[in-house]
Amino acid sequence: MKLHGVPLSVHTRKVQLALRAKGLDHELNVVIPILPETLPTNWSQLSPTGLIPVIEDGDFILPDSSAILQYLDAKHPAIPVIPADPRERGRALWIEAYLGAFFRDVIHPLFHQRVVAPMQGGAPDTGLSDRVLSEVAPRYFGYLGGEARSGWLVGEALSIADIAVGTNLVLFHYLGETVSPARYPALSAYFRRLVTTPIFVEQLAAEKPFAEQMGFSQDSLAA
Ligand SMILES: N[C@@H](CCC(=O)N[C@@H](CS)C(=O)NCC(=O)O)C(=O)O
Repeated sequence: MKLHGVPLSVHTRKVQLALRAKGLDHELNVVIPILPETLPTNWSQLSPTGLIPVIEDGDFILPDSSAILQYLDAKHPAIPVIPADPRERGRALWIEAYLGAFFRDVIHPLFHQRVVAPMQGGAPDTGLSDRVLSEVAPRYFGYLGGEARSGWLVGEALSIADIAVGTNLVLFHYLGETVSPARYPALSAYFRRLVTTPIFVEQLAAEKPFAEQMGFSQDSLAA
């Protein structure tokens, strides 16, 4: 299976974590949408939105991390990432959707201000970043802190909910932020445990060269 994207992208990492959880190999084709030289010549056919990730599984092309995880679970059901139990399934998909909103409201604006704007020669709007961190992120962390428990977020196994939270919080840490253990003890402890699980350890090792290239440190993710 070929995966177009870059592991520093929240949604590409989400697919890579699901593939790792399922024990499936993939070939990564590095595509960074803001760098036109990295786009395959048929990019508009592969990704109608222009966003990453996209998979090619033989002659089958599929964009969008949510659609891809649904596809992977249907095709490789032995280790599911979407629970079968109706309530667990509902909750796992709800948390995935909630993290989609977190990405839109917190990660995307921070990434844009701190990484994309400077790359494009613009000045970062620190006021915007400060507002996101002081007013918006706390709402999400408060809710997620209430959901975090000693094991997995939903049911008795890793699911799309853990993958969605983990991939977003990894980027949050790359951006120099942390989930305060004093303010959000349950969420902070949950995330600390999550990043020491084998699939996260494997993923972080694989993406380390990409992180270093961007000047992102993994130090705050170490146990
Ligand atoms: N709903 C999409 C969202 C994908 C998305 O937002 N991808 C980001 C990277 S994480 C992207 O391609 N950004 C480039 C851009 O906005 O041009 C999914 O789940 O795959």
